[in-house]
Amino acid sequence: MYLNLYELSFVVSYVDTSFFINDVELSSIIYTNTLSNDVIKDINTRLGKSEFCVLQISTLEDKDVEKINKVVKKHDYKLIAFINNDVSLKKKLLKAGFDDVFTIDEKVKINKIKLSCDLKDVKGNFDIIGDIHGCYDELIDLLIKAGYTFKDGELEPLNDRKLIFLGDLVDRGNKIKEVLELVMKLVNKKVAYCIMGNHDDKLLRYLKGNNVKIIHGLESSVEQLSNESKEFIDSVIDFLSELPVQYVFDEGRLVVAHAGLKEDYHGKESKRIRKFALYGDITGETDEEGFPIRRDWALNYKGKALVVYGHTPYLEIRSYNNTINIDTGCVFGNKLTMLRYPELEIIDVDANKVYYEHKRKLV
Ligand SMILES: [Mn+2]
Repeated sequence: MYLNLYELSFVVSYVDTSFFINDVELSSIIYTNTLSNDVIKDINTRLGKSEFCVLQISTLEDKDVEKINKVVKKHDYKLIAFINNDVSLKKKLLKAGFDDVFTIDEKVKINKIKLSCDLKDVKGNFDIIGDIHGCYDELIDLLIKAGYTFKDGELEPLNDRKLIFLGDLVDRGNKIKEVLELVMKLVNKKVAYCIMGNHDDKLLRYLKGNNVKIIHGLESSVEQLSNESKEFIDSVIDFLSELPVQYVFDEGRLVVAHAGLKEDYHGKESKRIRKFALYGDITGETDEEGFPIRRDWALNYKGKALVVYGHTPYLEIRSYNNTINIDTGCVFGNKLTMLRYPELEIIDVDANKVYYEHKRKLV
């Protein structure tokens, strides 16, 4: 039996290690009968060093499961259990916050796999483009200005460069379908990468039939996609469903996420990381005008990786510490911006018009 586990997994094994001992280094297994504070400390230290770790224990009380869940989630690890065939235990653990519970009753071969956001071995060079919001004409102008050409209506990729789209492809603008079509084609051809923005996520939920409020520009997507074939809509659903919320490139030197990402969250996956990457560092509160209050995570960023992001529009790109926000509010009538990596060269084109009024004047 083969088992794929992410490198950043913490396994609680109720079954004997002999079932998988060949694939796990002895030093990464903690053998214990009771979950003392020292054991919790040991786990905390190992996960802090991004180690794969197995806890071999015969039983766990509910309060112990809670303690483990807490320390594992603190490091944004996947929490995995290996158990004997026991349906009620499986249910209980999943309910208690385990990401996956595997029944192990024979020898297994464990394959450690990378998270889909880990593209450290892809070095670039990259042309990174921020929030397009359906501004297809400006996107084409920008690509042409950057030296891209078209042949029989198809974009010719540049030999030594790949495109990265920072999310928020949809909503508010006038050619949402065209933007989706182009980006989907480029990603499928493996000449571009795309990450998820909050607007893409919301459109996906709408297309899948979830009850979402059709406001903040989703009206435009709903209207413009209303006459499209089921085939096209299904391809959009498939495409959006697969989008990660961050990518780590170039040996960890470049991180892209729609709303940015603090260093602790680079190269990891969890609910809170997804929320941060899509919406930023929101407090959950709103200001007097009803806008969500966002902390400016970039001001406190001290990480080694360059983080390129968008989501919050400004008149000019905004660079603090080792971060660059390239959302220059094209759909609000300002401009669409490309950042070249590693050159850090900026190319931009003016918006043809105001497609959507921003509630505040851009600064
Ligand atoms: Mn956004």
